Formats: sequence, C-alpha cells, structure tokens
Amino acid sequence: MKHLEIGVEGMTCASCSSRVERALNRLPRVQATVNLSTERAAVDFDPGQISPKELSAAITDIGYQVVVAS
Ligand code: 9UX
Repeated sequence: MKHLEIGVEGMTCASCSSRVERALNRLPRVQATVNLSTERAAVDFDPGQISPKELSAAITDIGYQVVVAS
C-alpha cells in the first residue's frame, strides 16, 4: 500500500468532506480520510489497483478541485 496526501479545494461544509471521503473509499483497496479544515485527503491505496490519477478523478468527478503540489 502507498500513502498520498491530496489537497482538495471547494469543500465548504462537513457533508462536502464526507462526499469526497465516500467517493474515494468506493474505489477498490482505498482507505481515505478527508479533513475539511486542512483541505487534505489522506489516502492509502494499492498502486497495483488504483493510480493517483484515478484518485484525483474521483474527486474532480464530483465537483471538487485537486491541488497539485504546494
Ligand atoms: Mo454542504 Mo458541500 O451544505 O457540496 S455538502 S456545501
């Protein structure tokens, strides 16, 4: 398993962060926790199953923005 911290923008309430968390955790072998105040998703994933690009797509597909680097 690999770990990734993904910056997520556009979340304004706790339901937003729950939505993002659910979208990520729906993917196979993904364990994600999304923090609303830090605007970060902490994700453990199996690189053999899921790519970082697919993780980003799960977030942007439901209307939030992924921040690249910082
Ligand atoms: Mo809260 Mo987020 O009412 O898309 S769910 S703003």
